[in-house]
Amino acid sequence: MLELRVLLLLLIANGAPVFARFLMGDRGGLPIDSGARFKDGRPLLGPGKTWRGLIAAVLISALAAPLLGFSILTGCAIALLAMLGDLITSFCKRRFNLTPSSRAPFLDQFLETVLPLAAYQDALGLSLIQIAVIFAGFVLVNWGISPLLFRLGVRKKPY
Ligand code: CTP
Ligand code: MG
Ligand code: K
Repeated sequence: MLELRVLLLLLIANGAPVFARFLMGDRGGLPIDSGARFKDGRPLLGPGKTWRGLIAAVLISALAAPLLGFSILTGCAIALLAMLGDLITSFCKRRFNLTPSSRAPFLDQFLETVLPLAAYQDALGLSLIQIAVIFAGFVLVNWGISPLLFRLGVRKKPY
C-alpha cells in the first residue's frame, strides 16, 4: 500500500535524528546554525538542528528506501526535503518566540511531511487526499509513540 510505504519512509527520515542523538549523545551534534542568532536576537534555528541529524536522516532513509520499494535516490531526496521542512519549521518557531524543543502541535509535523510529499506528489503518484491521509497518519503515530520513546529514554520530550 503506497500510503503506508510513504508514511514509513517519512517516519524513518524524521525519526533518524532522534535516534542518532540517543545513540551518540548530546555532544558531537554540531548545530547547523553554529549558534547564530537572527536580528530579533533569538536563535536562527536552535541547538536541536544538527548536521548529525541531517546526515543520519539521509543515510538511514537511503538504506530503508529499497526495503520499502523506493529507489535509494528517492530515499535520499525525501529525507533531504523532510529535513529542509524541519529546518524551516524551527526557523518559524524561533520567530514566533517558541523556545527550542517546545511543542507546536501540527506545525511540528507539517513541513517535515508535506514538503517532501508536495515535491514528490507527481513522481509518487499521490493525490491530495492521500497526502492528507499520510500527514494525519504521521501526526497520529507521533502522538502514539513519542510518549513511549520518551519513557524508553530515546526522546528527550514526551512529544
Ligand atoms: N535533531 C537533530 N538534528 C536535526 C533534527 C533533530 O539532532 N536536524 C535531534 C535533536 O536532538 C532534537 C531532536 O532530534 O532535539 C528532536 O527534533 P525536533 O523535535 O525536530 O527538534 P526540537 O528539539 O523540538 O527543536 P525545535 O523547537 O526547533 O523544533
Ligand atoms: Mg520537537
Ligand atoms: K519538527
